[in-house]
Amino acid sequence: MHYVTAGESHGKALVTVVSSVPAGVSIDGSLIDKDLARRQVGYGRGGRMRIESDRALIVSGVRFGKTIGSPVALSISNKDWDNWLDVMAVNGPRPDGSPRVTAPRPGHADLAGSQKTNTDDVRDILERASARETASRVAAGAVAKALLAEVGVKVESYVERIGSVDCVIDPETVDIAAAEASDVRCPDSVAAQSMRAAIDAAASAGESLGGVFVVRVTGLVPGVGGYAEASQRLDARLGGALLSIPAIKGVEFGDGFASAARVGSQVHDPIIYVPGAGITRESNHAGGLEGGMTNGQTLVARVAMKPIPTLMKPLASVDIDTLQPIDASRERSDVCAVPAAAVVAEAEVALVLAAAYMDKFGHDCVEDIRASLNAYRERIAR
Ligand code: EPS
Repeated sequence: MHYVTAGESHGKALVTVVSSVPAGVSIDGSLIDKDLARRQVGYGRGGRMRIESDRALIVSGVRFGKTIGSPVALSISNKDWDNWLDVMAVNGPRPDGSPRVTAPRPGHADLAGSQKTNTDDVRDILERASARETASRVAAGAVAKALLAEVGVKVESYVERIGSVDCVIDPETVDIAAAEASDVRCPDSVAAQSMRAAIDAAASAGESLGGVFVVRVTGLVPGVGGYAEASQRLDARLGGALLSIPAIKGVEFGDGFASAARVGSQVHDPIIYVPGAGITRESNHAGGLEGGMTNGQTLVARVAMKPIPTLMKPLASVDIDTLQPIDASRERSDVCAVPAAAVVAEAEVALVLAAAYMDKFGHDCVEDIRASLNAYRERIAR
């Protein structure tokens, strides 16, 4: 399963094409829209989210509620486009006096993007580099989640840090319903309150905040991914997908960086046999991945997001026209989008896992994938 997206933040629409979708996957459009809505909310989100109410129009690939084995195309309208018809006009020439953005923001794609593409208007870059594009990914991810649901795999997320406020949560026992009910996606209500206060303080100071969230996946069978070829290794595929999300600066699986400071016996998960449950583990330091494959335990990815680069109290920049010092441009922005990024990360993880399941169990239709999965389950059960 692959996806490609198109669309600018203030263009007419965001478009996604998901290809290699097997036939027979039940698609409930309201579940796609639910994920789009989950991405939009969150304490610290900016004014744009009050304009948009993202909905995916299913353009192709679904008939009578099920995929038919053709690419699934989805379109999300940008309501804000109505306010940008002149600035984002498709047809030329550029009108005299049309405003240009010339003050690149440190931390965004603005400067290197405009150097790379030889534009004198940073808007050409920021329109596409904007995290608005991640709505498309969430829509694509909802299709992947629908396939995973057919094989009993669930992808969820929660936030464990915003700025300097963090909490310790066990990914195996986390109360996901509490995370879903929280406007910072944090199931610890005391920490959540401090996170909100930190976001308020950052907003007052013209600052922005990053944080850390966890994506956990349950219901996985062992052996998905591969050890034999670099391109099959699931850690690499998941890591790449997560790092493709704007503002993501780090990913670890299981104990991740902390395991580098421990001895081996404290890091690896002893293998045990439990009658009824079969071969399993006493612990899950590995975060569900060993040798580039799932090992049947809960997959735990911990992801670090940097603070959003658009600052209401801007950093120093240089005007790309005059080369004179200037304040970085102030686009309307979020103070904190960590809860939203967690929803985007669910989508990226789901897309990688759906593709890896299809690599192992078949590409054509859900019935064959399920039959192959059941045969595999039976073979490895002892
Ligand atoms: C976003 C839409 C954008 C930004 C934000 C995320 O809309 P606008 O630019 O019209 O306000 O609010 O993007 C960024 C913070 C960024 O740095 O790219 C969205 O839909 O998530």
